[in-house]
Amino acid sequence: GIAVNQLGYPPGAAKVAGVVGGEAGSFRVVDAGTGRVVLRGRLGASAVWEPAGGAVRLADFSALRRPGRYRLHVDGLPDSPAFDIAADVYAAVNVAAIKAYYFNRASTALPGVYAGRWARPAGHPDDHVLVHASAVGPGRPEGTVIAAPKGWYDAGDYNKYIVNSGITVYTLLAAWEHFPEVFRQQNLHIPESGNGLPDLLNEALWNLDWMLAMQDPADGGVYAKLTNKGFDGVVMPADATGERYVVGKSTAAALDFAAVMAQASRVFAAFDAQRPGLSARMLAAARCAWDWAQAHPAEVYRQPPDIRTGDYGDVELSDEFAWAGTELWIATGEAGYRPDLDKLAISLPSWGDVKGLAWLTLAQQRHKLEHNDSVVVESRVVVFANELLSSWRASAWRVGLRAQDFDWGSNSGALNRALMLIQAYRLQPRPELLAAAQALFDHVLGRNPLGRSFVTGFGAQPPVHPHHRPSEADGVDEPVPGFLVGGPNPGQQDQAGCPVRYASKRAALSYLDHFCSYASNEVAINWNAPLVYVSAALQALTPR
Ligand code: G3I
Ligand code: 9MR
Ligand code: CA
Repeated sequence: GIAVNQLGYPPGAAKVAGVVGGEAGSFRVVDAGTGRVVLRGRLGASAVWEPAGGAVRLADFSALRRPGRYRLHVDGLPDSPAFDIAADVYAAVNVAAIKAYYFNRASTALPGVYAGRWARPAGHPDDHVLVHASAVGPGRPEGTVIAAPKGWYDAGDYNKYIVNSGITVYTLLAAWEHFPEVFRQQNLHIPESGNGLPDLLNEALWNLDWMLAMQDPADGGVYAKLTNKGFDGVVMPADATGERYVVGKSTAAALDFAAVMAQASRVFAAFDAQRPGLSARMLAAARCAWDWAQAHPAEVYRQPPDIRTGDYGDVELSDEFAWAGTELWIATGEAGYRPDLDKLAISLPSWGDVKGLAWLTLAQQRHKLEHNDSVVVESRVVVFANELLSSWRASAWRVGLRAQDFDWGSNSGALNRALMLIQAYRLQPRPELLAAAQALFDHVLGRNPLGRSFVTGFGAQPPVHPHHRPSEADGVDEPVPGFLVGGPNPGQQDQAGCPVRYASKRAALSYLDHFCSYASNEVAINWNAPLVYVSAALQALTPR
């Protein structure tokens, strides 16, 4: 078949399709309405892509820039799905990817006026939360009841985890800081719309308000999660009424919290009229969490025997120290927080490895750095992006993913790679950096060997059975829109519990559009965040 980005491409973007099978050596792009040929080209040489094991030829139609709706045709094969070329081609998916967070809000009803078909009653008030034995402190002995409402459900489950909230909120706020023009006037049709704050920030505040309640005021420590003892059944939020606990203060939770609160204090300083005192309160909370982590530098989260929900266990904490230190240094200017940049490596951001986020902040805040530091930042980011570029160039699909890059949440890995390429492009606008980022975005929207989009509600063949409890339990056929599913994962950790089998063990083909597949078809807040970031970035940066 012919695989394209099923949404389409901005006019100035690199535009590539993957062609699997067929004999013809050429392709044509036709107007989807009239059938008129608008561009002809030769297909590239056939090459095998290791993650999928099969051969592919590429059609490069970047030369076509005229806005319109098109299909790609190769003699002997079915046409590609129709796609658009348009300047605002990613505006709708960007809105929906943010609105997905609204749909995952805890502690509130989603009325029809905002949620449409996916309206639902409130669940998880979280105003009566027990302090678990693993989380007791000087002011809060076991049995203490606290309130920590709001926040987003992490994923297809109904629990709330600080570590995963860290990278998620950071990435959303970074999208705002880097591309404010995309978000300033955006209307998400959420209850806060029109209150004077951009809706992206309104949505982020829903989780930040919860995060603030996860700090123990007596010592500054931060609970790792607010959770049931075990995962809920497949029921709507209002019907999931199990006892809720805050569990385990951890160093990673304290540092991720400190990093995001320091960043948020910077962002919300500009909105003190709308939320008086919030920025200062966030910075104070960040400082206290940092101090707690200094006094408890190795409190690795260990799952208590009676708790069986996600652990987000992370044993390597040097990256969390570097990230939180960076954010506090940038927020306060105090040298005591500053990490040693010469010793700080760079890597792909993920919930367990956040040092890349420190480099993002440093790159964005270069005006605050001394010249030598600024040089280090640019070279670190560019060297990392150059590695991503070589895997893009070497790939038969011209998508910078190798077989070993497919793991749990591989789609978010793809988009975080795009996000890192975009950081380099912002420093050195070389067209191939943007082309490689575009390719990774294409991958999650259909230019892949499965020929499917991985975003609910978007593209010709989107996921329809995500591992998302509300989508499964609500009686509405279509899943909640705007969610990126985890994607191909050869670990196939859910296979034993699935009534259907994965079609293949190949890395890029290990995907099941079935509710049972929590290892390839769940949704998660940290996976949607780079979807928000990259869809905004491509819209803002691609030449018209
Ligand atoms: O770090 C190792 C790496 O060294 C090794 O090479 C690789 C080989 O498979 O595995 C890596 O560990 C993986 C780890 O994620 C880090 O990425 C594990 O195999 C993998 O099982 C683990 O998956 C995590 C999964 O929970 C199970 O713990 C996902 O990252 C994480 O996104 C997911 O998060 C869940 C929450 O617990 C609960 N809520 C839903 C959410 C999404 O599924
Ligand atoms: O539904 C759970 C999902 O949200 C988690 O990400 C996943 C991994 O921890 O676990 C899912 O719960 C499964 C559990 O781990 C094993 N038994 C089947 C559950 C899903 O139906
Ligand atoms: Ca870490």
